[in-house]
Amino acid sequence: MKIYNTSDHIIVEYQNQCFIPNNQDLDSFINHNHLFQKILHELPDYELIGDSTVLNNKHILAPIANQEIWASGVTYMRSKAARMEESKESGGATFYDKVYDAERPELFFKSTPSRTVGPGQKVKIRKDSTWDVPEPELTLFINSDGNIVGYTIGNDMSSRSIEGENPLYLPQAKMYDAAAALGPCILVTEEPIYAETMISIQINRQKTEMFSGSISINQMKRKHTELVEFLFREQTFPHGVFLMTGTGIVPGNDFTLQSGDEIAITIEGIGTLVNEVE
Ligand code: DO4
Ligand code: MG
Repeated sequence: MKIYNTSDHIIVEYQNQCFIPNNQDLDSFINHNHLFQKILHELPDYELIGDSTVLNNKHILAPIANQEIWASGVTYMRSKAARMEESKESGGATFYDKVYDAERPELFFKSTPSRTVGPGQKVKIRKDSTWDVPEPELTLFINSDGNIVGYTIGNDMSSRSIEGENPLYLPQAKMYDAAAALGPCILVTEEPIYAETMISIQINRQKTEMFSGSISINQMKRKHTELVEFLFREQTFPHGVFLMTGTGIVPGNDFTLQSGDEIAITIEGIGTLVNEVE
């Protein structure tokens, strides 16, 4: 079951049929325990608007209302290696090594709804950065009770030059306007997402592939529930929260994004999130 936030309505797609729920307030619509069962139970009361092709004519927005977006980092071996490499001259490499094995995960504030873009919108690279990459990340939607009730695709746009200069610059490397992309929908499942789910990314420049990569989420060092437990320590999220779970795909050191590049991130079962770089 998928929830789309469109410019007209919230749309639920289930078994190739699209429905408009009575509740059109995304915050309260998604903030439930047992979200899958709840929607299934309500489905007969929703308005059926056609099969999945109706989505082709809709303007799909990021599936977010008033939630914060947080992110976790260094959750895959590839991320650890890439960060150690980029920060070795600054002496910061050892921090990534340590956090990979530490009990406490790296968690950081990533984005507000207003700094987040949806499918087809432009992500940005910073003007004061010289080395930039997208980070394709499975993103959890966690309700206010701390239960994972859905999944979406996140792009944690990152400046490697700023982050590599000094790990204390991480907030500037990660947080700026249009540094987060989310979408195209929230996948709501009865059971936790399939452990072998693949994440893949393709970056095209003037229709030529510049980079592609893929990884399975079972390569992640930490459990989703472990990240959530730390995130909810000493903080509350009245509307729930999105949590990017870290990247396992980092292009080689010779790659940096350029204006006009197209980034397509696919996660099995969810869909593809496409954004161009402004
Ligand atoms: O520690 C820096 C950021 C890590 C990150 O964003 C990731 O691993 O995805
Ligand atoms: Mg990341």
